[in-house]
Amino acid sequence: MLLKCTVVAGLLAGMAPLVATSAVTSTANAGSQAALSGDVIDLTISEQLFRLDGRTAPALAFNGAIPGPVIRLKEGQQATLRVTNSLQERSSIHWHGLLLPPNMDGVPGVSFAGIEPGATFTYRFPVKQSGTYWFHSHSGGQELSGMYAPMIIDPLEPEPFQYEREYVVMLSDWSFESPETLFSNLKKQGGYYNFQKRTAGEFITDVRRMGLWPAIQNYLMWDQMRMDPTDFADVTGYTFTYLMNGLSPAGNWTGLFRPGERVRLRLINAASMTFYDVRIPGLKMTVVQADGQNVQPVMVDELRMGVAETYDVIVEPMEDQAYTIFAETMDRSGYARGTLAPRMGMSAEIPERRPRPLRTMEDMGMSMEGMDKGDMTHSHGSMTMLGMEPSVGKSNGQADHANHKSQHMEHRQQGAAPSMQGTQEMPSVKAIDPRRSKIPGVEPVKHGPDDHGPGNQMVAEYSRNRIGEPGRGLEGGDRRVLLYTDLKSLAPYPDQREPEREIELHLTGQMNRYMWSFDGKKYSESREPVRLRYGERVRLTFVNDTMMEHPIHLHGMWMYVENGAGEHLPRKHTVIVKPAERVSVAVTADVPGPWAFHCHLLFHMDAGMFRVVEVSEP
Ligand SMILES: [Cu+2]
Repeated sequence: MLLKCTVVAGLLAGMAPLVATSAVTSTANAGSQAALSGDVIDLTISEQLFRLDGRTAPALAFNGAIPGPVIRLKEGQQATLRVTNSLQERSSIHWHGLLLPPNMDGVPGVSFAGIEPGATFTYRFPVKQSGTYWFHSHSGGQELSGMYAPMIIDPLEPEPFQYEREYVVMLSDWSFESPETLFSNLKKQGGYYNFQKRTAGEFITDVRRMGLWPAIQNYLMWDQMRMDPTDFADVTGYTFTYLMNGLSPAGNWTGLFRPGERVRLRLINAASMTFYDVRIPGLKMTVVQADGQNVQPVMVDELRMGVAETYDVIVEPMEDQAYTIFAETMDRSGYARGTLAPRMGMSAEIPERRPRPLRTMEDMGMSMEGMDKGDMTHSHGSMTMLGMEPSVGKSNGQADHANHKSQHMEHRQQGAAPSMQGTQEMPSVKAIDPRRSKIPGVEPVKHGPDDHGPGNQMVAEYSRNRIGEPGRGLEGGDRRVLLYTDLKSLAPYPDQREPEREIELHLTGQMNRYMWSFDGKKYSESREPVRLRYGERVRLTFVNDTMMEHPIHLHGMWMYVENGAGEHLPRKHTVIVKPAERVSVAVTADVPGPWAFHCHLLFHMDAGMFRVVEVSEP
């Protein structure tokens, strides 16, 4: 219903009051690992009170729990899920990552009309896959109010890896402010919750490092864009409490193990607005599945989870001691935390939070000297918004550049001084193994003449594939961080066709007005679907013209990430697109019907970063 609304003022505004207080009688318990399974599963959506660290607030829950109950299905079964809506507003459930008929996908306005208050909707579909998934409301801000839960599907064939124990580790974010309040605050000022802006002291440091004039230029530039280099999350730890299995860091969710056991952790990022960097100090994590799909095992120290992604990892705690599961937010404004321990009541040290990262020129898609020549091995660090890259002046006056509404670039060209003091390693084109198959967009691609109109604030002058980069804030350390280029499907998938055609979609936005869109148009301004022909293999190329990471989610069909893995391209339901990145996925259009396609940051979707992808009838 949210998405059917065309009101410019923001779709959340039309929602009914979250809770009629008199109706709330019980308190949501934290999610348990006990699962619902069988041929018929009943779920009830209700208003609940959610209690956290001594405070209580109205919330929405599945079967009275936040997260809701684990649903455990078996590959090959027929699933029947009867969902009763006892709210006073319409609701819905979307089964995230599941392949199913379009009318069972649960997106109001695309798949069905939603579930009316008091009504029961029965979802029926054959279960054609296995792995770790989740489900959530696709209506308004309901997901952020507590409507999310894990879904596990056991495979028909034995798993290709062993473990003695398993836990769901579901990460989420909770605010005592209502979703409506959060959204309207962001509408007033995109940086409303960013309290990590740079300080006067940091300015002095910058002056020392780069000189007074460049430092001033640098600050003016960010100011003129009305952006901030510390902006990594629209909603931060200022209002969010970060949850693991429904518990705050103080609540310390704990999973038990016996030393020497292999423990499978089903990591699910069910947050509305938060990317997490997950690690377990003292333990290596062997990634065995990504978005529910088997991958060739890869051992890492840390992995970044975009909103809606899942990873299955195996850890082997050998010692009779506790280990902290540390899920630090990408903006470093907070963390979710839990513990693996041999006995209840134990805990391990909580790591220091790292300093917040800064956006760089690279994140803005500015041209880089050397990039054009393909020589990126010398020591230009990635510029931490300190240095002004002199070579960008070269593009001044070029026809396509002149059209860009990128005052920051014009501005930057005056008095710019070269100062490359970055300390981080700039990812190198040469770092990509030439023996692998082609990764589209490895060569920097200059942005075309379209600046996407008033709904867009900037364009990435150059976009290029950044799939081999760990992501801002994870560079440079000695921890092994999972890269998308590490993901290789365990077995090749059947459709190995090269895409027949390419559709380029630009991720666009206007931070200060909190507008988010594709190709500069909000969903309300662009109802025309992206049309795919039944049976075709098509390349979707995402070009991120914004300075934020966006977790892009396609319903109903897999996205095969073109990461150079040849026959072993991994497939995902949600793909992180980094700032100024050009990344491609292949899609086999094998299910006719309308499918939702959107950024999975809840407020980006609500603001308009949403489209329908329509697969024609055979
Ligand atoms: Cu987004």
